[in-house]
Amino acid sequence: MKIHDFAPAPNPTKLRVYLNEKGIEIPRVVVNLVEGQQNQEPFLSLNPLGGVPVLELDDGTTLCESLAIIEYFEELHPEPPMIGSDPLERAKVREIERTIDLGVLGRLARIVHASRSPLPGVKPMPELAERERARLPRVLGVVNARIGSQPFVCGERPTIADCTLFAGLRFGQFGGVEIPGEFANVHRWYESFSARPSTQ
Ligand SMILES: N[C@@H](CCC(=O)N[C@@H](CS)C(=O)NCC(=O)O)C(=O)O
Repeated sequence: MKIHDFAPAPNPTKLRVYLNEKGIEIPRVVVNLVEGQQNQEPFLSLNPLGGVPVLELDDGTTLCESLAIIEYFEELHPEPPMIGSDPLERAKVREIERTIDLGVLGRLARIVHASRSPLPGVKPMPELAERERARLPRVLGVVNARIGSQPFVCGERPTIADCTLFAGLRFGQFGGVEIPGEFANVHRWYESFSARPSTQ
């Protein structure tokens, strides 16, 4: 099995941090997004949508959604649990992970690509960037409150919500998007999570 990956991109980062936290090692193939390899063969035959990450199994089966890949590994390697240990805990972890993915990671990615995308040929769209920027504080407020004084987003141990939040914030930082200082718990969490070996 192997993972088609591009280190700077947020969705592959989410998966990589998850695998590192679990101690799972999988060989990687770099798909250079800046060179446009995601839109060329042989990659397009693996994922016609032209996105990374992609998990390719030894029999040629592919999985092309980061969360589906994570859930697959979580079923194969349930310990330590990173999506909760009982039905309600799992639902709460998935709830906040989806909130973070759609509201923080996805939004920061749109802001970065609409203002100064690292991908060639992506034209700046200042209006889109501003609209997304204006919507960020509300979801950051929810995440900030959820973290509170806890070490991780969902409490005392890391979950997939931490992997997604880290991937989103790191890409935002790379693209020069400032997280307002009022979200002090988010800042404290980011500093602490960034020091974990899984993010290196
Ligand atoms: N929902 C997919 C998104 C995959 C995706 O769009 N990945 C980005 C990198 S974060 C990509 O490959 N972009 C290439 C492009 O837009 O050309 C997932 O979570 O895996």
